[in-house]
Amino acid sequence: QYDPNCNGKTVIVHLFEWKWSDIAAECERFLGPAGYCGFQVSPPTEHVILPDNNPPQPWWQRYQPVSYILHSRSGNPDEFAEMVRRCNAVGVRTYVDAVINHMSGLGRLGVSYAGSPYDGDALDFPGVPYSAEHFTPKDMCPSYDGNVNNYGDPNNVRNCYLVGLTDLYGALDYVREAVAGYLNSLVAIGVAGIRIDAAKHMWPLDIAAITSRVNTLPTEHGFPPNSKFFVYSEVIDRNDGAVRVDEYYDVGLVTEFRYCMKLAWGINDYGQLGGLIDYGWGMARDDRAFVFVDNHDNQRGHGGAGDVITHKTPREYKQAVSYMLAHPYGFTQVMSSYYFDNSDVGPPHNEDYSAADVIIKPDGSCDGGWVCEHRWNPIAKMVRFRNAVAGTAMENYWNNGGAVSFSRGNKGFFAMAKGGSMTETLVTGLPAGTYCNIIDDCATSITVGSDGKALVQINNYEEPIFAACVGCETG
Ligand code: LM2
Ligand code: CA
Repeated sequence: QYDPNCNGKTVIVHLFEWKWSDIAAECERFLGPAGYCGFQVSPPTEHVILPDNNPPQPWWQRYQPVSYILHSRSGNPDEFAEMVRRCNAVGVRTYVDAVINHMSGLGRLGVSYAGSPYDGDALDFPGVPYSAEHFTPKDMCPSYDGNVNNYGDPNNVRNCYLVGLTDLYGALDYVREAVAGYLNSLVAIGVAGIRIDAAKHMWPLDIAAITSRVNTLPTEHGFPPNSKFFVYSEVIDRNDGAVRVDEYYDVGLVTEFRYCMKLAWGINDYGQLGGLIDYGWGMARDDRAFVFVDNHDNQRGHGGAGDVITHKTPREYKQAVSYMLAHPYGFTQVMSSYYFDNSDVGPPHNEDYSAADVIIKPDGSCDGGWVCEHRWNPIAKMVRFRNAVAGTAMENYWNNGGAVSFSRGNKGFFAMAKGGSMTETLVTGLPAGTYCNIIDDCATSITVGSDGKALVQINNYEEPIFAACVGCETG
């Protein structure tokens, strides 16, 4: 479960709230050619529908599942399967955001897209089916009101209701089988892995019991024999509670939220970039860390927020993502957002609240309310860089507080200047020769001498980044 199953490629993109038909097109026209490993989708199952919320149908309704039928505002089961098939055909893998800690919130009552009724108060979800006995017994939750409210106590964090969400009793074989059944239905159509939503609120042994029931990936979808489902557990550990990321190493990678914070500090003050990975802080070891600059929660003040750089400051965001993609630590995810002012509002939508089309302009940028950070020039280029230097170590690290550079083995060289310009003679780690900057489409270049040094110049305020890699000039 540690291998994303994408042939050694290194970056996935979270296409937050995109619809399935748009993703299928994006795989073919952009993600495949750009070298993306794959993409994470918003929770694809039936969920509560909240037309009377203010604003109506917030993005977070998708985190209240009511069955495991793949029907949502992103599309129906056929459209989902067709997306996975078309993307696999161009070597781009699908990762599902799996909401398996809980079902809907208490008080939620209605009927979802495929016709499954739900009644949160009665703990009744006939679409699975789950009923009262499949939810964590009240006497196992030590909190006074049944909700998670003490992060110092693992029993509280894992056995109580997270913001009133009906908590599945993962110790039961029935629940494990039902969840594994869902995951196996994904595997059967070619999905390559999952994010485990709210993994912090599940017992690691329950997760292991579920993932051990998941089949190997089907060879007819292009996976080598005996390939295992990729797993990354969402655990928000900021040295602030009893639950720690390392408890989840046995089931897969773990989200490293401290990285978001540290990288934000480092972009604000380059002097701090050198301490980005701090094992003294308890950060996840390199081969277990799943890292990102921001995610759908912390970019809008939900889980793990504070000290996070987002698309709202594009210049800083480009530096942050570029640095992440240049740096060897962890497995990387790029965010792809929609514009929002209200932190609850859902994606651009049609009259019926189905997700609206992602519009691609002639210059390759997006329109219709979609940000498409994954298409931003330096970000897409750095995906190519990261793939080209995969497996090499960071060497020749240099940082003068206002600019930074390092090499990746003898395959890549990266430099970035906070103020927009720099002129320095630096050790590049590269064999003698001329290498061009893939960020500016080879408008500038460096000439590396036999001593490995080169005069490095950056003069670009918006995209103050230099990245050269052996054999990656063309995409
Ligand atoms: C996650 N990771 O652990 C997701 O990344 C995060 O987006 C989810 O919260 C959360 N766990 C549960 O899956 C979001 C959102 C919450 C929202 C929940 C459920 O951040 O605000 O809670 O989804 O939709 C909402 C209301 C909350 C209410 C709850 C239950 O905001 O006020 O609590 O529904 O009805 C009474
Ligand atoms: Ca739980």
